Amino acid sequence: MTRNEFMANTAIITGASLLKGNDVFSATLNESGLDKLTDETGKFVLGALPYSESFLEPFMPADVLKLHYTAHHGGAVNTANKATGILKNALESGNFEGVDYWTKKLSLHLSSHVLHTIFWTNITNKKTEPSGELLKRIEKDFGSFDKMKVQLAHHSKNVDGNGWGLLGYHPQSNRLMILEVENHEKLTVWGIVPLMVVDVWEHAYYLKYKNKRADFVDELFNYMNWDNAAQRLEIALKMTR
Ligand code: MN3
Repeated sequence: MTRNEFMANTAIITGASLLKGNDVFSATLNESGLDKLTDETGKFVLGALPYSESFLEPFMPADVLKLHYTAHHGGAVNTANKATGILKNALESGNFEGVDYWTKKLSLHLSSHVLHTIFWTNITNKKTEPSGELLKRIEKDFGSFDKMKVQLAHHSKNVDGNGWGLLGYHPQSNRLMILEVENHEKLTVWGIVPLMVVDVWEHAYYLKYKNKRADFVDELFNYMNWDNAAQRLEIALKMTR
């Protein structure tokens, strides 16, 4: 199958065929239904936020959101590009000195770009709850939505150091699972498709919540966009089943 044929076949899973209620999210996806991380040239880019900087107030003050988005997410995008350039130069020159360091940097910062891009779409300023296929699978794999929330909260609060709580769909085992990610890239399961991610790096909460990570996580549960998680599952199922 050529790339164009692939795109034609997969275009059906984007845009109008997606669940209703999150049109802004649709705009942040490329033709294949994946999050847009790059421009046309393949360079990593910081995509536009799906809302204004004050949208999540009072939970996330505009200045906190702005700093998180521009300095932390934006910084990761810049370093991912820098690492990519250095690794490309090493390949061309045949001089591999320093590439181990930059491969680690690429893993860390590109994973940060991936997770932050998902994170911004995973939060909203109104109460949502899972329904349809997402709810069905949460009940199958965790017993109930409440039980899943308890587990996701536990792992988000208990990450050693900086990291993420993560609810994902693992296509190879056809089940949902929760991960306790360290930094941005450690303790993953290869192939997992993140549906709901919880940023528990200190930069995410310290300016408002100080050392009270648990309070931040508990409050974040009131802002989780389960419509977005449902769309992410829908896309993953169409791509992999
Ligand atoms: Mn962050």
